Amino acid sequence: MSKRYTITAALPYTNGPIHIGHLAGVYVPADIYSRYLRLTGNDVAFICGSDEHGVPITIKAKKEGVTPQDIVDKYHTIIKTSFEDFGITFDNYSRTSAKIHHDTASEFFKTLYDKNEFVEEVSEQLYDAEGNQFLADRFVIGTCPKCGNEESYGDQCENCGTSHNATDLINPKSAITGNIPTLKETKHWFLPLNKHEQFLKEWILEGHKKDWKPNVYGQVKSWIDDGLRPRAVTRDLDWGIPVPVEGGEGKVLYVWFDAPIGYISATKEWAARKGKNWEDYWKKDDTALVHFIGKDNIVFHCIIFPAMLKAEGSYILPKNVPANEFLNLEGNKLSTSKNWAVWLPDYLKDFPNQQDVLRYALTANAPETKDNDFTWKDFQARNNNELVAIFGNFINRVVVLTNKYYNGVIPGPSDLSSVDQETLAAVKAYPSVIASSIERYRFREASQELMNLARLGNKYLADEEPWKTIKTDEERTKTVMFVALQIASALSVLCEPFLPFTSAKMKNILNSRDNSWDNISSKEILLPAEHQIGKGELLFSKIEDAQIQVQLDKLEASKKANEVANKAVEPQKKEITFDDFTKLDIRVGTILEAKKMPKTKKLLVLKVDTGIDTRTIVSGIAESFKPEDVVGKRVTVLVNLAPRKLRGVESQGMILMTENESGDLVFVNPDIKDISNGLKIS
Ligand code: B3M
Ligand code: ZN
Repeated sequence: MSKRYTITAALPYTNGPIHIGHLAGVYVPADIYSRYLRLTGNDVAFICGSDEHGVPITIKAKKEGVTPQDIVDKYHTIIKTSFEDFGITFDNYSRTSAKIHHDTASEFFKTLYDKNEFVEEVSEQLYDAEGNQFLADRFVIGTCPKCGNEESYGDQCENCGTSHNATDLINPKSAITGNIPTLKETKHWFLPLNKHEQFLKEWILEGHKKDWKPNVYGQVKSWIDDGLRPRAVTRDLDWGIPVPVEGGEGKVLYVWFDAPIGYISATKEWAARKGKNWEDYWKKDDTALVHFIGKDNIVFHCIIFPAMLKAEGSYILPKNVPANEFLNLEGNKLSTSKNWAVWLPDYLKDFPNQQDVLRYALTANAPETKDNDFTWKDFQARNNNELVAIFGNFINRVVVLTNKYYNGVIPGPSDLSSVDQETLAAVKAYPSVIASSIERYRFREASQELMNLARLGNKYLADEEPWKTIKTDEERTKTVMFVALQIASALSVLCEPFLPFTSAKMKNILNSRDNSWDNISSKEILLPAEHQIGKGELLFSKIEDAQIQVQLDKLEASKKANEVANKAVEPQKKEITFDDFTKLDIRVGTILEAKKMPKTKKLLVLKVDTGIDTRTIVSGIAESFKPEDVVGKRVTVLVNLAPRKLRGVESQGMILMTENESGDLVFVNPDIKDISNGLKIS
């Protein structure tokens, strides 16, 4: 039965592009769900937009020396375009700087204010006198009172997910100046979550014990069990939506107050465009509201926003909040600041027209019940072993053989064997199997069921061998190809939520666009005899090791850059006089010969032309260089170092070395044209 759905996907902060963690956690599952619901005839509003307020934006702007507006304009465009290119089918992708959002959020605040739903209170808040700034949210870092993470933000700890007040932090420090904050009085409006505790207990703890994911339910329960306290919903900042009531001058709404209202304003904007009534999607009991988010957003979507909606009084509450866990990358936590990520715009550039490969890899390995790891090897294997070898291979064989044997005209079947009948019956079961997984938010499972249908097709062809029977039994071949084409058609429809670009290609190839999800189980025949199909087109192509290596190299470069950035610089040595310095006689030289010092690991015995003479220098570089690699190298030599014996060989000087960014030994190389050996370095 057709239903009305409002599906929201977390509004991304507009301070950087989208990466695979966002995609796997939120946008790919939300898009699969929305596409599936549309295909099955439901009325869907799939809503998202840019979250353009909040401290992350201000911090980014400060770092880049531009205005917050510059930052949000830049990233809003980048994010919106990359979502479109990736095939995420939002009905509306709005932004929280839009007027409609400012109006909606202000009005929402005023309604709660008028209903006396806030507690107005002057209290002492953290203040950075040097930065002349109250320290809320990401402007302050300190130890999480719950888990002891030393890098918790003022409003939320990213380690344990707990949401708290900035004054709860132990040893708080300003993120702007590093100063220890002082306390300063200021007035704010608080949402008394404690007042909503009973309702939250009944609604979630009793009402959704069975149908919400255990990870979501568990987190919510632990917060409620800890006891809920009033949370400030205003801030002393200048970037955000002005507090619209008396005494609110110079203050803005807390970003987590305005952002979820962004779902409502984006729905309004869309409804106005489509001539629909937005209230149907937010205020009617028969509308299902579903929030797709990452696990760090659970408290806001399951406790704070519902408490706001309840306090307002005219809104529905979410039916489900299927939050995902986190995706790691090659064994490490995704991190924007460390550039440890696969960025969507980069992926789209490096793998043109291969959106479905990433969609599939992220779905098949989605962090639904626990944190999961994305590896490029797994990505390659999902493509080569599943999309190419199973799915693509089946469709390709069906299309090529139909063209080859029948010029693309679907042959009429004769009597169906029991295998044919069983196969067709099995196909008919798939829509409800896949639907059941999707409806329970088990997208990995659903994607594997889809692949099983392709496996079924492959096995059918392999068992029935039409390429053999074509020589012996034309009628049988026609029947087999007819059956295989029905499977191909079913796949073209059922894969749409997961592999939308592939689905469109397949429908073109099969010259069939009208079958619905439900047709597959209800119609006897999906593609009739005499129907003309088109020419084949490769759906997936093999991803080579070299392409994967390019990606791994990019990550390796990020890792190295981080190591360099994090390397502690050794403190400066004790001061020396100019006279001390002039005692050093450093010259340009060239290595003429090199051999390993027998029975040692580290030592090379070098003959070096110092411009003064040719002398022997023993150097501890054998682990980094082979003798043949250093012959002819220009080097820097300390020539007046007192000779000393190493393993019986007298070393008459020292070659200066340093480390490159990767930590490998390198020569301090006076590799400049037109200098000759013996030149002094001073
Ligand atoms: N922008 C947080 C995030 O990107 C936030 C989500 C808002 S959803 C209303 O993690
Ligand atoms: Zn914590």
